[in-house]
Formats: sequence, C-alpha cells, structure tokens
Amino acid sequence: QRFDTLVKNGLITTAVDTYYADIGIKAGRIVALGHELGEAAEVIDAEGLWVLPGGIDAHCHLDQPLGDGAVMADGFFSGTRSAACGGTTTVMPFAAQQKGQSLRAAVDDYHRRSEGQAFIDYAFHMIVTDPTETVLKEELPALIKEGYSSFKIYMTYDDLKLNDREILNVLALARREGAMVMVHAENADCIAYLTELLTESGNTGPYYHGVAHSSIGEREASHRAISLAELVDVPVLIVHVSGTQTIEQIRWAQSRGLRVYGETCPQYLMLTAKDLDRDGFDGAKYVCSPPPRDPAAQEAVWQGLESGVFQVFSSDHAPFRFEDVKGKKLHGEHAHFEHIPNGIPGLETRLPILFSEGVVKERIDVTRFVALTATNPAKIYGLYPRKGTIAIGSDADLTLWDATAKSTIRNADLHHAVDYTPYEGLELTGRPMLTLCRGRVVSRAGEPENEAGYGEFLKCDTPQPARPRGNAKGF
Ligand code: DUC
Ligand code: ZN
Ligand code: ZN
Ligand code: ZN
Repeated sequence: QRFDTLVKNGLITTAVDTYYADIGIKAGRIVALGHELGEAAEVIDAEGLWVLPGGIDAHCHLDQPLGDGAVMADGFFSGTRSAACGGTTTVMPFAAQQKGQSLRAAVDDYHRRSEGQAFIDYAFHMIVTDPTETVLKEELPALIKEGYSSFKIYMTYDDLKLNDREILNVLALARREGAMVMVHAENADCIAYLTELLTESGNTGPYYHGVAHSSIGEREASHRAISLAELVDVPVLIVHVSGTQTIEQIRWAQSRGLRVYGETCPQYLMLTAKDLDRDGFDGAKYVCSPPPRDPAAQEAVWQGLESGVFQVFSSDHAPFRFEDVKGKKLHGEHAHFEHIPNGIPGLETRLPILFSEGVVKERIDVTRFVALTATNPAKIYGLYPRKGTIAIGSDADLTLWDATAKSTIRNADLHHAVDYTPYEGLELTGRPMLTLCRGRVVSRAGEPENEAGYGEFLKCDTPQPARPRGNAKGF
C-alpha cells in the first residue's frame, strides 16, 4: 500500500491557503497532497472538517524547578496529554538556569524530567539567569549549535532578572550565534516601588498584583528591550504582551524596519483586572505577569493579532494549583499578592478559545489563526518546515476541526493537573475532533489516545529571523 494513512475530503488550511485535498501519510510524514492518491492501510474521512497543522505552543511551563517552595502541577506527562487534547502537537517549555547553576546542567536536568513522558513532540527554550563568562563563551554557543536556539531573559524578578549590561551581552551572543531572544519585559524597580506603597497602605489582595505590575512598567521595559536589540542589531521577541502600551512600542519598532516580534496569550483576550478582584481569594486564580488589563487593552490585542503586530499566540501555561499553592495553604488564607505564584493554566484551551472567539466570531481569518498558532512559531524558533505547516515532507502533525461543534469549558473535562481553569463556563464554537502527531492519533474528541513516551525531543535549527537575509528558506 502506498500510504499508512490517508486523510480524505478535508478542507486543508495553512497560513496562506485554504483548499480541498487528500493527505497521504507514510512513516509519520506527509508524502502526497492531491486527489485519488491511492490505497492506504487506514483512511480517515475528514468530510466537513477543517484540517489544520497541529498547534505549536511555543511558550509553556512544565515541571520547571522554582526557588520559592511553589511547585508546578504539570510535568511533561499531564502537560503534553492536555495539550494534545486541545489540538496541539508540539510544545516548547523552558529549561531554566538557576543563578549559580551551569546552563548545561539545567538543560541536562530538563531532559531527565521529560524523558519518556511526552504524548507529543517537544523542544526546549532555555532561560538564562546567570550569563557568566563560561555561559557566554562556551555553554551558550555550544548549546545553540546543538539544537537549543532560543532563550528567554527576564527584566524583573530578583532571582531571574538581568541588568541592561547583561542583556546587551546576551543579545550580542545571540547575534553572533544565531539565536532568538525572548524577553519578559517589566520594569523591576517600578514593581518594587508600587508594591512597597501598596503594602504600606494595606492593599495586599490579589487585585493589587495588577496595580503593582503596571502597564507603564511593561511599556518602559519593552521599549528598553527594543532599544538594546536595535543597538546590537539582533531580532528580539517580546513575550506575553498584555495590551495597548506595549503594542504601541512593538508597532513603532516594526514600522522602523526592526526585527521585533510579539507574542500574546488567551488571558489578555479573555480576562481583565476585574477578575483579580473576585470574591474571597478567588482573584488569586487570575494572577499572572503581566496581568490582564481592561477592555480597551483586549480590543488592542485583537487588533494586533489581525494586523500582524503579533506573530505568536501561546498559552504561557504556568500550572499552579489554587488549593495548595496559589496563596492558600502555602502562605495562609490571605497571602500577600507578592506570594501568589504568577501564572495560569491554558495548554488545552489555547486553540479552542482563539478559534471560537477569533475565527468563528470573525475577528481573525483562519489562515491568520494557523500562522499565529503553528506556522510562525515554527519559523521563529527553527522548527520550520518540519513543523507548522501542511506540505510534502513535513511531519504529519494535523488537527481536524469541526467548526460548528458547541462545547463549554469545564475544568473537570480538561487533562491538566491544575485544579481550576480561569475560563470555567466559557461557551465555545468549534473544536478539534482528531489530532495526529507524526501520523499517530494523539487525541479524539477531546480525549487522549496515546501513550507517554511517544513524543520526541526536537532539535531547533537557526531561527529564520536570525538567518542572513535572502536565505533560501525565506520568512
Ligand atoms: N512569566 C512567564 O512567562 N510565565 C509565568 C510568569 C511570568 O512571569
Ligand atoms: Zn515571563
Ligand atoms: Zn511564561
Ligand atoms: Zn478525559
């Protein structure tokens, strides 16, 4: 037989096109696109369904060691299983260096944490918190060549942040070696100053987390990151952009021809500062950094998605349980907002929310949906064209959507290990009915159908924006 699997009669959608064709799969790869392709061992009828590239969640946190006693509820097993049920076929979590630790040790440790656990494929970003001589001269250049071609840096958090000189050093390194730098852009001193004022006046509930993490501090740090990257002449990506002011900075940079990229997340479309002010301690469920803002910010984020200011839409899944971590048992019933772990879950709900709220409600085109959730992250992080598109030679990572199916988000139906979802009760139209990773079914109608250990580690190539202009693979 010519194929292992044939996906027939579906409406294929890529970042640029929508067309009817059958997909022939052999040994986990797409080997034919067309009509009347021939015999297959297994035929999947996709009549009435949209066939999209499997999602790439290029920003999520799984089993990341943390300094402060908090633990992540999801490791690679539950995290990737949950992602698969939401139509995602590749995740990119972070191998985080602790200050004083070698970067190599952090990467090795992260391989131990992920080995044999994953349902779907995965690559690593690194987090660089301690850019010593050895890290800059030896470890980073070697690791980038070995397939870890992107890393995140922080401008805030005492145990993570780099100063401007350190940022310039790592940006220069990224330029020399061809890496993508992701920046958490918030001004640490602005946060510390506002936190002190709020604490003095007794304003320590979850709502004040959003006040302390001001959009002015986010905008200032974003502008600084853009300026430092311009000085060094290197591409940079601002992660988890929360709203209007940072979008203005990114748009300004892009209009000047700078290679500045932007990422946003479901929380900035669906939540506002009001959610942090919910009854009792429930606001803690919505604490993330940067925090959700206001309805005008939500509107600006939608506009940025459609107009191309944003290239990447990620979950920023940060799996902290409410009951024993989000401030309750860890720091008492009424923990200071400073002690509430920053981050919310979202691996499984990322694609369904953007599909329903974006595509079905006609705020973004379906081709833009594919670009934001699969194709662009693959290109920006060096996984394209193996991942992120439907083309001959690409991995058979596919997700088949019923664009009219109705459902309601219930945490009880999700497959992560977090004890809540910030989107409980949200009604959705459109859902992934069948998801394949390298030709193997990994989820069906929202339920997992694979085993831990199928997912492979992916080495990342040089990110496309970091390649010389005019290179054959283009962007
Ligand atoms: N940054 C992230 O990327 N995720 C969670 C919290 C944070 O500050
Ligand atoms: Zn961050
Ligand atoms: Zn994150
Ligand atoms: Zn289930």
